[in-house]
Amino acid sequence: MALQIRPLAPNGFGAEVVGADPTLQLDDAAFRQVEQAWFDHSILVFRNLAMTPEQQIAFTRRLGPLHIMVPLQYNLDGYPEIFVVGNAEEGGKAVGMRRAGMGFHSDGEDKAIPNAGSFLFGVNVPPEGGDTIFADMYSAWDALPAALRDRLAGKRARFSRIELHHVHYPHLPALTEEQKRDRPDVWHPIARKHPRSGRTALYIGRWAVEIEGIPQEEGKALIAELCAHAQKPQFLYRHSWRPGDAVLWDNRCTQHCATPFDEERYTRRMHRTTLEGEQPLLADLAA
Ligand SMILES: O=C(O)CCC(=O)C(=O)O
Ligand SMILES: [Fe+2]
Repeated sequence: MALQIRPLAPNGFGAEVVGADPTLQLDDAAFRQVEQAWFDHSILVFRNLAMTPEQQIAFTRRLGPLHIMVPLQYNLDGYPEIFVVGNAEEGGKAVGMRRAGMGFHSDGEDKAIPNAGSFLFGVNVPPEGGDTIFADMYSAWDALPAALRDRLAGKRARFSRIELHHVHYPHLPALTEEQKRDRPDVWHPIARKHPRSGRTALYIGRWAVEIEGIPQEEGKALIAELCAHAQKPQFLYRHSWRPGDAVLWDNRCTQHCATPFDEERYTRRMHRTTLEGEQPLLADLAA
């Protein structure tokens, strides 16, 4: 049976996939429909899924090679492909990473090879709070003033976990020297070409600290301005989770941000599979 792809908004950012098997064991035609919808809409929402870890891994693997998150400590026991997010505990021990992703970012933006996509499954979700907000970075790029697009064309930004770890993860221990060596600063094009859609996205995020060819303080101010621009309401979709929801997003053309919930009262447990990516492509804006 063909799936239905229902856009979430008139501008086409985000779509809900309706009629999929709850374990996501799709035949080839249905899978191709999902993949095409993902490139067309950048984020896909699935409802009422009932996937085992194996089934989540099997579905995601059809989209490309999977990435194993490091450090390994937040990955599900026996399933290193599943990164656990949230405050769930088993036997008095945290199973996942708490307060991950507070602040707009795309996964792996601080790595030389950022992640192409991520697929987050709501195993336990609180009845209130804990939404995830997504930003459409194609539209954010398109809406920049032409003079600013010209100024940014061809420029790269430096992303630094080393400089900002303590800002974004104040509740975690400081990076060790070894972790710093493993996560050196990286430079990525700000106007990023999506390898499949060919479209240009604004590629910036919470780990960006400097822009090539722009004095440091001025660059920081411009990064803050670009981040604020991308967070304007017209570029956003806010997902309020129900148990059994899953969202597949494309890190090459979207950003996302977790929001708080009452961690004393509620358990939020999310299982994420993550796709390997490619070195970001610089958009050829002269074309
Ligand atoms: O928990 C969330 O809503 C999102 C966390 C996040 O940034 C991620 O899983 O990549
Ligand atoms: Fe994230």
